[in-house]
This record gives sequence, structure tokens and C-alpha cells, in this order.
Amino acid sequence: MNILNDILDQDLDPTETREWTEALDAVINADGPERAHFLLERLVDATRRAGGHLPFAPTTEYINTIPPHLEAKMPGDPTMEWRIRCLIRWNAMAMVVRANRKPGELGGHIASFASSATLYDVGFNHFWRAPSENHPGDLVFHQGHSSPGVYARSFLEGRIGAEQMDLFRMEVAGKGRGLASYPHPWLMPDYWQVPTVSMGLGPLQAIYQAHFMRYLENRGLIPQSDRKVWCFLGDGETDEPESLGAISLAGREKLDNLIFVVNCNLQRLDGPVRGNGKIIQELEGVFRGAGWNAIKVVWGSYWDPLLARDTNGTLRKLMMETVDGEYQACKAFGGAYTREHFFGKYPETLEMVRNLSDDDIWRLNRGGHDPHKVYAAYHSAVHTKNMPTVILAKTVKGYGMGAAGESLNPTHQQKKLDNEAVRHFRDRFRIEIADDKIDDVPYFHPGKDSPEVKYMLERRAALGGFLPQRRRKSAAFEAPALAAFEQITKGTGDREISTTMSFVRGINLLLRDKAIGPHIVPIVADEARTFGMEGMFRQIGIYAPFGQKYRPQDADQLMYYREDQKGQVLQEGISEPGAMSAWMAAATSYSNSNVPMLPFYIYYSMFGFQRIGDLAWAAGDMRARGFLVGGTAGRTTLNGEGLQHEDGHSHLLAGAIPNCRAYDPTFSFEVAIVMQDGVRRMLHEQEDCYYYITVMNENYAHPDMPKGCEADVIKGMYLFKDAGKAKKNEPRVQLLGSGTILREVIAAAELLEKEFGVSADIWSCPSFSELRKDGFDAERWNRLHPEGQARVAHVTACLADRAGPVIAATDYVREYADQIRAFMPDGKKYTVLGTDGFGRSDTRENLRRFFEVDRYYVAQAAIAALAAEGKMSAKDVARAIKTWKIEVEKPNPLNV
Ligand SMILES: Cc1ncc(C[n+]2csc(CCOP(=O)(O)OP(=O)(O)O)c2C)c(N)n1
Ligand SMILES: [Mg+2]
Repeated sequence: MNILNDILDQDLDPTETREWTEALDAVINADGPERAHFLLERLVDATRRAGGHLPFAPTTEYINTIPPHLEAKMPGDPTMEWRIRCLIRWNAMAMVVRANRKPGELGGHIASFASSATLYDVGFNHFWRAPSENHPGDLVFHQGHSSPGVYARSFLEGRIGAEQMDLFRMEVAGKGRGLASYPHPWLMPDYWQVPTVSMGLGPLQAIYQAHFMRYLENRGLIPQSDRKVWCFLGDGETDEPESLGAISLAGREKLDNLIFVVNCNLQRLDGPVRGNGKIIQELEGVFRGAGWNAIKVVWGSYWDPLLARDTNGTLRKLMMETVDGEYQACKAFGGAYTREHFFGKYPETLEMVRNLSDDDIWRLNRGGHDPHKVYAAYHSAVHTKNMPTVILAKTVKGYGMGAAGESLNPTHQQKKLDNEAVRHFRDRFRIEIADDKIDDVPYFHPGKDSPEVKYMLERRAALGGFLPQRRRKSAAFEAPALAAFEQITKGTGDREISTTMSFVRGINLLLRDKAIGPHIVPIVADEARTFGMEGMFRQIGIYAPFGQKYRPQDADQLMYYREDQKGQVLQEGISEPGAMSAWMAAATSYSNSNVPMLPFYIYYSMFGFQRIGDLAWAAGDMRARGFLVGGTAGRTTLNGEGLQHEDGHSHLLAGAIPNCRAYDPTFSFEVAIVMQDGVRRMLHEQEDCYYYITVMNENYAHPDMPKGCEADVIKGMYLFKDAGKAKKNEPRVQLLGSGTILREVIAAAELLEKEFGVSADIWSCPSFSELRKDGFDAERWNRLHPEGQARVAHVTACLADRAGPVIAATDYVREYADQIRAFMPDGKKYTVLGTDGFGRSDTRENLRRFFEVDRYYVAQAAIAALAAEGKMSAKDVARAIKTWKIEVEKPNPLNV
């Protein structure tokens, strides 16, 4: 025990202590606890200033943060809302049970929505505004596996019919009308706005959506408004580092446009979240520490009279002492158990419930199931200024499922209620379905003219329309023609630059475009200098919601660190998931804010897809539009940083995302062509795709753009150098490459000509992944249309009339260039070199030799391929090995 605690343990003057506590009691009785709070804050402040180290208590009592007398009253008709909630609960349950009585084991969840129905209903009925002429609309992140509850509401509203409800999780058979298992904008583009079911990604993204809305407001791109981002998450979900990892940003930026609702049903999939502790208390401390307003909604109204009678605090003490595992057991085992094991712990608390029956005790409700308490919390949250709010609502997992699941450990996966359980559910929620119909678990709709439906529609009309709803398109921009990029499409002469530099110039050109310029969002995660973007600090400023309150250290420099409330660069600090989430917010702002933005997030390529891969997948799902730029890419090009930095596979990961177009350009004009194509597709055509471009830090001279290459660059392969008409008997090879290694390929062609009289056509392949997509598409078409006009893959078309074997080399693992093997014209041999294995630090030259992708290895591979075709001999191969000093006994770099 430390010294301070020893001192605090002793009461040096009990009389004085009593006088103070009596004085406090008097204040509480006369003026209420708020006045006492105020006085204490003053005393705490004075003590701190005098040097006192006051103990820090991040948590408050285990009761509702808002006392009953300060609760805002819920408008509307509570009985009607209860009835509507019963209907929604029933239909949500029915859709899952029906799906699981069909063949196919379709799955689904009942217990999670059962616990959160009230939390959603109060939002839908009273708070969440749809986008309309009068309001930009709130953005709601639904807990993914609560989707049946959201569909059930739409069913009552008439947006989804019964036959469509039966297409839950049948998206193939549904032919466009299927209801997605979870929120997926890709699958339901007019409905779901944000995918949430990969736990942790919703909360993280919600923070950056709120952050980005403020950015848009501060930059004057959207008017200021009271719109909110609401994010629902599970208590188990808070264990994901992504859920809590960015909450301090929300506190720091005072994002009062952000509200988290944590559904604390005390359980996750396997069992309790904090069986031996209290998740609500733990989260309260964490969020308060991060500058959030934490509102606990622990107890429902039935507890109010008991708490009012708790004058000596025994009930509160008991509430605090009881752990979540025990709270869960109380709801599982019922009133008698609760009387004995909970209230029975102290004579005073047992006495409190003497007049209550076991049923009454069991009915003592939790805060998250009490619409009045939930309303008061939401009301307080939307009126909170200068800080984000987290609502910690205590609920019961599987609420209403009775013996089939209520508060039971396995309830999360319960999806096949038997007839008995279904009847119990019907009775509990008073659904008018007769006994002879009940076993089919039919949907129940009271009719479109019923008072329930009228009430629901009126509520939604007052809040601007239906939710969820998603905007598919916004305004289109005119894309600048390639000519506008002339600065980077023309060659550099002898001047050596990197593709990173061309890319940054490309952004600068776009920034100067009057229409598009303000919509460009450069994003970095503390690496602007790495990529030569520090010029933008001064030029367009770094976004800082409260401006710059200090004189920057480098204020006297041309490119000083300028923070500005209207700054355009998003500097997200060392957080790739954060920067990626900011990018996603910008990349979906066409949909969420009706303002198209074009984000460019540039980062070390190794800290991209493999680090934030799940977000990148969600970005595809969300129909994000923007550029991801993997800087200093390539396993041998970023040479000094070693194993953890040197990326040899991001292109494979990017290529796995269906709507991500990935490019590995070598030359400045290739960068320009891809950029221009991206701007056109995303801002003009409003195509739902995004781009990944790798750029390098190796300096070299760039040639002029060959005439007419644009379309083929986009397809992923164009003829960079034609070796011309073959001389008689002269062996010929086809050399392919991308990124910096294309330059080794070009050098290899010279070696081949000089040493062996072998001529080579050289193909630049900025995208093996685009070539793969095109190739398989053609192959599939031909397989399915045997009598139609055959399609020819671009790779096949390029190489069909070209003589000699094909050799490809890139700075990526072999699988990258190997993706086009299937499209080699018949009988063509294809050799692929790549950088398989762990990277390491050294000079580029040494690394390329080590990974066997330098000019000598490319040339030697060409000779070997010609020998295999009988055009040259084994002797020639041996001579090549000798001439180019290839170490034949060197171990395979994959294994060392
Ligand atoms: C990243 C990730 N890991 C695992 C899962 C599988 N999963 C879905 S729901 C769930 C339990 C959720 O518990 P909680 O967050 O408490 O939500 P509740 O259903 O209790 O409201 C799990 C493990 C997932 N969807 N995403
Ligand atoms: Mg839970």
C-alpha cells in the first residue's frame, strides 16, 4: 500500500469529518445532488491547486447517470410504441426461425436484437433523421447481427414484403431482392450505408465519419448542422482494439456529433463479457478518461422506488459489489433466485423487496429495456456540447426468449426455436396469431392502415423519411483530360525522378483544378515528408479543428508546419487504421454527405493491405471511391528498411478485392494515365471502384509517353519497345516487367542483344491483376458461349503473334506475375521471376541479385527458356551463367 493510501485510511479528526459530511448531506437534501456536485468540484479544484494529489476515480456509482428528476420526458404514446416493438421483435425472430427451418442452415441471430430492440426503437421513433431537404441526415451504424430487427421494422413500414423477408440470407435465389445477412452496401446499395459486422470496424469508422463531417463543415463544403453519427456496438465488441483504439481522437476533437451506444447485455458469443467484473464500469472509466461524456443506463423505472428508499446506500453498495456473471444468472434463474442470491445478501435489501412477489422481482427491468430511460439518455446525448457521448445501456441477451435463450450462455447462436419456445414468445409479446397457425411462425403485419403502422409512418415522416437508406450517386465532376497532366506525361530527359514525385505532382495538378481541387483530400499517417508532400503543409494546410494555437518551430521556413481549421491535408498521426478510416469516410462522402471527395491516402505499402486488410475489404463493400497509394513499394526498392518494411505482396492482397484496381507503374506517364483514368471513373462516371497504386523512391529518367498506349496501360499491358522485324535465325524473347524491375528487364534486353544476339520485345505490365481479371473473364465467356464469337484475353492478344518464350520479372512475389500464366498463347513457355522470401536491408543492387530479379537473372532466364525450346543449347545457358556471374549454389531466397 502506498503512503497516500495509508494517510487516507486514517481519520485524524472524526468530529471534523462528521461536520463536513453533515454539511454535504444538508446541501443534498436542500438543493439536490447537482449542487453538491458543483461544490465538490470547487473543493477539488482548490485542493489540487494547493498541491493535493486527489485520488482519481474514473467511475461513478453503479446507477443511472441521469437521476429520475432530470430525465427528459419521452413524447409520443408509450403503449403504442411498446406494441410496435412487440411486432418488430416477433417479425425479427420469425425471419430467423423461418430461415432456419428451410433446408440450407442459413443461420442468423435472435438474441442480440432481442436485447437491443428498445435501443433501436427509441432512435427510429424519436431521434434519427433521414436525409431530406431540411436535414443532411444522421448516419447510423447498426450492430451487424441485429439486422433482422432492422428488416422487421422495414417490413412493418411496408418497405419490405413478406416474400422478401423470406429471402433473408438468400441473396442468390433472391435475384437482387435477397436480404443480406448483415449490413452490406455492396449487396443492398439503396439500403445499408456502412458494413459493421466485422467487429470493431464500425466503432472505428464511426469516429472518423464524425471527424470527417467536421472537416467538411470546417472547410465550408457542407453547412454546419446538428447531424450525428450514431454507432451501436456490443459490449463484447469493445474488446476489439479497433473499437476503443481511436476514442481519444473523438475526445480530443470534441466530436459532439458522435454518439456510441454500447449494448451491454453482459454476454458475448461463448459466455459473459466480464463475468468477474462489470463491463459498464470498465467502459465508463475508459471513455471518461478519453474525454467522453459517459451516460449509464443501468436500471429501468421499476427500480426507481427501490433506489429512492435506499437512504443508507446498502442497495447501491450491493449493486456495486455484484459482478456481471451474477447479474446474468439472476435473469436466467428468475425472481426467487434473485431474491435469495442478490437481495438476500443484506438484511436491509432483503427487507426492501419483502412486499414484492418473485414475479415482481423478475420484472425489475434493466435500463436498456426501458424506453423512458433510453429516451432520456438519447435526449441528453444529442444536447451534449463539446464532447462525444457514450451510452452504456444494460440489457438482457435473448430478452423474451424465455427458456430457449434468455440470459443463457449459448443464446447467441440460438436460431431454431422449437414450437414451444415460439408460443412462449408470442404470449410474452401478445402477438395475435392463433394456435393452429403458430407452428409456421408466420410474419405478423397489422395492416397498412392499422394505428401501429400509421404511427410508425408519422414518426418517420416527422424525421424526414425512412431509414436506413443509402444514396448511390451524387453530383458528377468533369474529369480533366490527360493533357492536363502534361507535366508528368512528358519525359524528364536526363533528369531523374521517382514515381512518388510524379504522383505528388499529379495531386498538385489536381489541386489546381478549380472544380476538383477543393475536393481532393491528401491523407497521411505521419509520413508526408517520407513521400515529399511537406510542401502541402504550407500550401493547403493541415486540418486542425481548432486551428493552430502555437507558433510552429519552423515558422521561418518556406514549408512550415501549418495547421488550420480550414486545412485540407488530413494528418492522422501514426495510425494506419485511423488514416484508412478517414480515407473511407472521404471516399464515401458522395453517399453519406452528398459531396463527392477524392481522397489520396499515401503510406508505406507494407503497412497497407496486410495491416488494414479488413478495412480495405469493407471499403470495397462500401463502394468507396478514392486512391490508396503504397509508397516506396517493392521488396528490393525500399532497400534500407529491411524485412518489416519491404513489401512484396500488397498487390496480391489488393487484387483480391473485387472492385479495387491495382497498378504498379514504372514511368511517370503511366502514373498520369492511371490517375486520370481513376478521376474519370470515380468522379465523372461515379463508378464504385477504388485504386491502389504503388509508387517508388528510386530515381531514374522517364521517357515520353508512347503514342496511343493509354488504353493498354489501363488494361495492364502495353508494348514498350518493339524489337522490330526478326532477323533470320535470330532468337527472340518476350520480356515483361512492372515497377522498378521493368528497368532491369530493359537492361536485360540490352545484355541479351549484346552477348547472345537475342532480340527482345519489351512489355510494360502496370497491372498483372487487371490482366488476370480480363483473362478469366474472357475464358469464362468462351466456356459458356461455345458457338459465339470467341473473346481474346488482352495478354493473349498481345503475345499471339510474337515469337519466343515469355519471361516476366517484378519486385513482388512470383504469384503476382504468375497470374497471367493461363492466358499465354498455346505452346508459349512462361518463366516468372519474383521476390519470394523475407526482405532484408542492403543496396538495391545487392537485393536484386539476392532475390534473382536483376538484369542478369532476367537475361539468364531468357537464355534458359530459349534452350528449353531448343532454340539455344545447354552450353549457351552455362555461358550465360558464367558471363553474368550467376551463383548456382546460392540457396533459394524463399528459405533464407
Ligand atoms: C472480427 C470479428 N470477430 C468475430 C466475429 C463473430 N461474432 C459475431 S457476434 C459475436 C459476439 C458479439 O458479442 P457482443 O459484441 O457482446 O454483441 P451482442 O451480440 O452480445 O450484442 C462474435 C464473436 C465477428 N463478427 N467479427
Ligand atoms: Mg454482448
